[in-house]
Amino acid sequence: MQWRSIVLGLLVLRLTLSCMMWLSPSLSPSSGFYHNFPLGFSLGMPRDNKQRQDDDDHLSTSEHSCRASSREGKAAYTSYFEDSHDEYAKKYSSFPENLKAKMKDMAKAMFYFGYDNYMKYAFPEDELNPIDCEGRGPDAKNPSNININDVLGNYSLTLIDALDTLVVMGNISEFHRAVKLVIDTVSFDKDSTVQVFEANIRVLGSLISAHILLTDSKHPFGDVGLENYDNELLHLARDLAVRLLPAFENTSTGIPYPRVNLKTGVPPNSVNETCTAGAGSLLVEFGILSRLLGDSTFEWVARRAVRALWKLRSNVTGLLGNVVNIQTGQWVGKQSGLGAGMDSFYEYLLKSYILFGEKEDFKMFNAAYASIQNHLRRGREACNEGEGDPPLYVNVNMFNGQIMNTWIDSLQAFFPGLQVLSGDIENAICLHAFYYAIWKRFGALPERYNWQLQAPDVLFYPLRPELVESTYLLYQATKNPFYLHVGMDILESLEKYTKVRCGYATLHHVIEKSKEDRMESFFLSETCKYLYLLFDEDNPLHKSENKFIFTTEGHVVPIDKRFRERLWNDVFPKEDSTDELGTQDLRPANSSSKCNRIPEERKYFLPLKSVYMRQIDQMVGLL
Ligand code: DMJ
Repeated sequence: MQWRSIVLGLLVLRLTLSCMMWLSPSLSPSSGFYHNFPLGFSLGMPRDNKQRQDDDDHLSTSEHSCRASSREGKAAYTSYFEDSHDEYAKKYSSFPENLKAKMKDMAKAMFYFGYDNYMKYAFPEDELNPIDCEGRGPDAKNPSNININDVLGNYSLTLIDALDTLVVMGNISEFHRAVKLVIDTVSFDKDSTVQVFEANIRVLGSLISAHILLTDSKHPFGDVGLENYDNELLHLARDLAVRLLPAFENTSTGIPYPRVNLKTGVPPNSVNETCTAGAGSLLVEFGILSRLLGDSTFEWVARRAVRALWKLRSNVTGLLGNVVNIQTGQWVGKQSGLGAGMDSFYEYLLKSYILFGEKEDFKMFNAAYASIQNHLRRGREACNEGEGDPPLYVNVNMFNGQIMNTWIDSLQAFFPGLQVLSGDIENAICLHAFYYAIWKRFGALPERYNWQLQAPDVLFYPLRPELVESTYLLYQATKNPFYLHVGMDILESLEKYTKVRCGYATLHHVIEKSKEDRMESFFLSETCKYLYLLFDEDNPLHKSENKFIFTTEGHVVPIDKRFRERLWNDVFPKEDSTDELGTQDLRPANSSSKCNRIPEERKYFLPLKSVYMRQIDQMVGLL
């Protein structure tokens, strides 16, 4: 009896202490400058790196990417249900079919409100100003306005970017009308200086996606073929890509210039600096184009740029910086993170591998992912349980892993989606929850959120898709109704805070909800598409016989055998050696496919313990 009381007493004491650690920020350990972080975020050297590295050395590549999701096994996942009487669990454990249908209609209506008004008030200009109901083209009066001019090229950007969303939504007649309009009216022979990256992902990517959908003999979306179609979109894509090629000339590293003038090439006053994502996220589109045309040029320049960047990574941390000098190869921006300037670089290493099957891409991805986990990820080892702070990926100095600032940006919210693709579902669930908590607090994602101050650092929200993209991919991976609730929440706040007279407007200030008269093209190509797909369970994209991948702009491309055929083995003879790439220290490549399959028992698990969700809510200042 006495023995039982002692055990019970110890248990109660243990539980009380744990609760106090979780619920009372003031009791958490603090350290130096960062002592205000609400949960005493651990900011010393990253988690037990040495031990981790030793462990990693004994793992094959596929084991490594599966580790977080497989190590707990079935037993541990049952513990996700332990809060089943809790308010969080009750709220998120189901989602009625009729509500799903309603949300699907709402996402569709959202797309058409933006699209129809763009066609009515803005086409053939690039974007819709949704408040004044007018079109917007490049800012000719102010060429240095790169916020506008990097993206708008006077080529009906929004129409092009929206093409495959029409297919995904099953509107083939409007897709055909839009394709004909593009063929008849769009020309790239324009005196526009645009960013190579933006033109690539928004325009080139959409053109090749639409071309593939039009010509896909498997008819995954039904008969999408257009009478008399003569590969015009492919020709347009090639024309644009050729106009982007000057960016890859006269660069001593092979890393491209950031901008080109579509008529005249690299402007004479061009800067010699570019960001890692801008220069290193061209391979998916350029690679597909090369393989469609049987012309290695495009893939060659894009791959050369990736390799050049890769070789410049730190030999201590394995990390890359965010801005590099294309002539000297010196890092101008030494910040390494997952958001702006770097995001799609990682994404395209994995997606290029999935599409083209080139092992070097997978090796680079795995090495980059290991460095990210070792140096950017802070907080406890297991994301959903144990002591210490919930994990977060911070911005660090690429050379020593020291933390550089206390903000994370909204672009980083794409990363859980990439983690899903790599098989690291558990980390994806936890990082996504952090961003969702920020969304719940503001009804949007501020461009930068300061986790130390629990306040936004940069306040605008330009209708970005990253959180809904991750939400959609996590729903596909887990089938947990929690993610449908998240999607509904996002849809409702977009309706409430961003809908204006002729479309959806950028939030200028996520707290005051003031607006800017701009609707970026990715709202239609990504935000609406992912929202719609989240609620459209029966979409052809979700049929097991159809295998697709999304480009970083949300464009749909099939994973197709013909993209895996290497037509030009002779093009990269020397550099194909792993030694040249400096990847000899990495684990051998292996198939990632088994990591992407979600075992039955992991479906429908509650994504997060309620206590974890409370921790996160508290970290972003919700509680
Ligand atoms: C999109 O153009 C793409 O997703 C890109 O990779 C970065 N982010 C914007 C939308 O936020």
